[in-house]
Amino acid sequence: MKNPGKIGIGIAIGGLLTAPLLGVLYLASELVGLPFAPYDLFDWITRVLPGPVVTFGIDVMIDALRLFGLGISETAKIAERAIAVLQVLIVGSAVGGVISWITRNSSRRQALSVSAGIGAVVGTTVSIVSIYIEGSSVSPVLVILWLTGLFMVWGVAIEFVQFRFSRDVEAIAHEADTTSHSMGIGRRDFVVKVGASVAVLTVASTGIGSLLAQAARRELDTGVKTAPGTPSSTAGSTTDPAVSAVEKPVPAIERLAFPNANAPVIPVSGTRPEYTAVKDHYQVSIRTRPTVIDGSTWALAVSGLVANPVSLSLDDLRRDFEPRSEFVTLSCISGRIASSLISTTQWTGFSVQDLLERIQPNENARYLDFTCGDGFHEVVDLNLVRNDERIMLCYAWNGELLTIEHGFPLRIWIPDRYGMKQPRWIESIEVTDKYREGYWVQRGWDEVARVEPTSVIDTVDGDSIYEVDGQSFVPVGGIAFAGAKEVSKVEVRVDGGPWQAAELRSPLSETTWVVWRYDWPFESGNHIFEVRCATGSGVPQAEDDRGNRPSGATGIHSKRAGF
Ligand SMILES: Nc1nc2c(c(=O)[nH]1)N[C@H]1C(S)=C(S)[C@@H](COP(=O)(O)O)O[C@H]1N2
Ligand SMILES: [Mo]
Repeated sequence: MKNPGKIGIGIAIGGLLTAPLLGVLYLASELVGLPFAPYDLFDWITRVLPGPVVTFGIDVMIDALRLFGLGISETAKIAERAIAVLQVLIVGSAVGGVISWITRNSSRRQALSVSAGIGAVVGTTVSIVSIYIEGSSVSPVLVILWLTGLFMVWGVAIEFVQFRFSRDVEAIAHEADTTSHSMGIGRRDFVVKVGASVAVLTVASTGIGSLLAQAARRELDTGVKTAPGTPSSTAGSTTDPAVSAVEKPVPAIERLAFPNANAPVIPVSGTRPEYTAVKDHYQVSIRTRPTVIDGSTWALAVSGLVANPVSLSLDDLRRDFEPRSEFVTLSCISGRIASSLISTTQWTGFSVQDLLERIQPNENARYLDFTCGDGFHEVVDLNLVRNDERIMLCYAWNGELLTIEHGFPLRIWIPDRYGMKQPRWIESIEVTDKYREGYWVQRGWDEVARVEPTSVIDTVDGDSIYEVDGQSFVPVGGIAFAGAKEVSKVEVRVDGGPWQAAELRSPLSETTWVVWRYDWPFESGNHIFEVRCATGSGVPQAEDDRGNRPSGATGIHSKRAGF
């Protein structure tokens, strides 16, 4: 019974040689923009799997991360990528096993062509998935040639290493032909050599790849800032009288002052920042990597049931429509109570009502159907737009054009809805009379996705206990968010006692979270703090835990603290 052992060796070698394969794929993706297949495969699998399976997978992942006490928004992306790579290692091992099993009784020549064939089939399949997912900037023919060739080499390498590893040392003398040059190497030497080559190739390719990635990132960052449409290019256009005569200059993006800078209620130290730095803003995407859109060729296409179909560049949008800005808290429907998938920044764009005026929808038009660069899609009801001028198409956050991660060049803001209803990386809008379920609606989430009022304790600040008239107080602080319904009241209770009113800091806007504080009369011992809120019209938040799916998490957040 030699074969089971051989297959085991095949599996091990398959896995081992997949490491440098990953490295080379990564290097090529950073060097010349060829697809990085593991992410594409992962994204493809999450797209084709039935919705409930995907949502279940995400739930399991988020629970696992929470179990280890890891912050979700950053780590979820890292975990996704780790799973993507791991899954390719597993497939690579399996292919190694298959190769060793199929070639167990073959001649050398047969074995080599079979393994090359298997590599080619795997490579071609992978390239088709990559092209489908990425719509890569590199030509599809090149992608197929590259991946097919690379995987062929990989298949042959697996077979070769297996053969060299498992042949009997005595048999070498009789088989001397194609590999006679390496006859003298013993098995141990060979293992060391293969191991060293694999390690060097993997580390070198991954290392160079990540250096390139860092450099590219820096370039992209500066690229976005000098993209057409920024104030610098505005200055350029005014020097050309022919252009400036017809075209209005592109207005600079305004930056709102914080309206509550002098608010009397000061956040308790340990409360999250009231305004989120863009780099800290949570991120949730259907794809492993951000979708890169070329701002210089991009144009928003609006067509369908309209009198005036348009195709407008970013400059056009900024010039033609009156800019407006608002402080906005965005949150993800998949977050559990006290989730980190919520952030606040300044959004700038223009009212969708202004766009409607320009395109003139027909009488029977009912929805705006958004298509995005990453395959995400959502519909927005025209009546909703007509009733809420705040709904805007946004090109800037925090006074600068959107970053690639957060949806450059265009995303929508719909007050009072969770993020899942708000497309980023918008490419086109079809005005239609047909309803189409959005990407996450198709996957079991709420069709309306109105924000559930929730409140969170960020800190029970035992380090800042202070005394007034002989009574000690412990500052307790956090946030409450009710979408666009405003927060009128936050209450805290300790150890199940009576609910006590917290103080509310005036918010950045009616559509951001509210920072609250409660100064608790100190008692030593261990205590449970709980918080709840009510909306502007006095509707209390739901206190029962309904879970996050399908309509967003509800329930009372609590925190233990001992003194
Ligand atoms: N094109 C596109 N738009 C999208 C998504 C996406 O994956 N693709 N995710 C949605 C979800 S679920 C959320 S919570 C927000 C997150 O936006 P952010 O990552 O910029 O915070 O974007 C929404 N818009
Ligand atoms: Mo989300």
